[in-house]
Amino acid sequence: HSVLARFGCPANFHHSSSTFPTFIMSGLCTNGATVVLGAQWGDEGKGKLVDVLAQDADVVARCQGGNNAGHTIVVDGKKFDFHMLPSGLINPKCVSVIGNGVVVHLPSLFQELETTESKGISCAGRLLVSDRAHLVFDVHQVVDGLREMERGGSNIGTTRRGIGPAYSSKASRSGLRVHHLYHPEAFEEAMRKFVANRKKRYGEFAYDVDAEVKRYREFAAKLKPMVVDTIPYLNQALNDKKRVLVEGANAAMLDIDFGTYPYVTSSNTTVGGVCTGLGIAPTRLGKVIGVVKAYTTRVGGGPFPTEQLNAVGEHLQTVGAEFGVTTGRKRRCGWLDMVVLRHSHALNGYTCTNLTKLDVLDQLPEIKIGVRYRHTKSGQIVDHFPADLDFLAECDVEYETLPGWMTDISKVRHWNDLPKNAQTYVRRIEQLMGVPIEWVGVGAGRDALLTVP
Ligand code: 2SA
Ligand code: GDP
Ligand code: MG
Repeated sequence: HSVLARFGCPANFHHSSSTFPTFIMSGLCTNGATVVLGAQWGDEGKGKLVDVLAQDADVVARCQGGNNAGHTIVVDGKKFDFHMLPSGLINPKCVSVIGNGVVVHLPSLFQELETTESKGISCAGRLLVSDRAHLVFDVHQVVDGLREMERGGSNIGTTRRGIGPAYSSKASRSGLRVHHLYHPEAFEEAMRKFVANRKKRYGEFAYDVDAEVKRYREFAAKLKPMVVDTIPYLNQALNDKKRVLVEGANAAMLDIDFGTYPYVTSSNTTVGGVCTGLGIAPTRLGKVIGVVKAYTTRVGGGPFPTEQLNAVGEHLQTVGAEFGVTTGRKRRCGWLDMVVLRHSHALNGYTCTNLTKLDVLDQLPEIKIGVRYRHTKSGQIVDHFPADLDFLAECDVEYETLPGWMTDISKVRHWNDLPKNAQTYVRRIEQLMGVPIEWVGVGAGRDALLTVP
């Protein structure tokens, strides 16, 4: 609400387009960065919105995560999936920035650049990488797998991209950053020491350090033209009133502090991570857009209160084509959860949201929204997302049921043409969450995005 208040919106929000200044109604903010964040457990469709908004952006920046992310974009029927690269790269005018908060696996970065170029997108001179970003090595990925094995049945279900181990190296102050690449002797020594230490901890594993050292000398040369101090770069861009778009990876419920710990990723996926991951101040953020899927999905282990382990869940998984973009894993599916969304809004202070994949609900006669939890033993109503997962496991979800619309909406391009029941579902979410929904997604393509009046 404080963000809304800053733009002249009342705290007890009532939807009315006249309440919003014009720059809020247009996609991008001209007075500060526009931030796109996942509001649930990821895969809400952030990539698609970033691609649409990036058509007017000067700069698109990633602030956290690594190549665990999987952001899909469909342009004229052609599919792109981004992992390390910002989804704005498809737009030829846009400069892409990988910020200091991102953990970078260089082999994957170069591979992804090659794939993107082969699809006809010229990336030369349009990608900048922070000299402060930490590196993910193959050894981090090996350790990711070993740690998962050690956890046995309660494993996290990571993407095994080395994300946790790389952020652990960063926090334990033994990590290597991009600028270290340009001190080859010290770099080699640190890498050898790191691998030896990991072997001491996890036992012997195959790892050709000599080949790795050689490979990183080549990567260093290739990366050199892209390396910059992104702090002055981004701050100057904002001073110059350039349109800066920030693309969050993963989502609020996977945040290391605020998510379902320990079933989370290892970065701050909420709005604080934007500032620490880019080196820009909170006062530089103009608009924070939450991307909300019209139902809920989660990939990997961990609690999921509104999960539907039944025909409804299977229907959402199949119709929504819910497979991990990075690992190909089936995503778990369930109803929308307002406890999660209110938690997410409290953390991120959304200016507005984009409700996505409404079309996936087309064939359901009834649609449920989880509105609160109830602790079964004590009867206590729980309307804030609890920290204690054992307590959460003792809670049931209370639902509200709305009628479905049983109509194909994937070709609809105007709000007024949506069936009444679809409009009612959208408005009810808006009301329960207390944030205006600015767009509704009815398909994967750029044009399948309706503006909500
Ligand atoms: P990690 O690899 O250490 O970050 O995994 C920790 C948890 O975070 C989850 N996670 C994700 N959840 C949804 N989408 C993600 N990206 C891919 C996608 C996932 C995929 O877009 O589909 O392909 O499987 C993503 N990345 C990390 C992860 O499942 C763990 O629960
Ligand atoms: P991200 O990680 O948040 O960028 O989302 P993903 O790309 O992992 O997953 C979202 C999937 O839904 C992608 O395959 C998108 O192409 C697709 N998608 C995005 N918006 C819509 C929508 O409104 N309707 C449908 N049917 N698909 C969508
Ligand atoms: Mg994804």
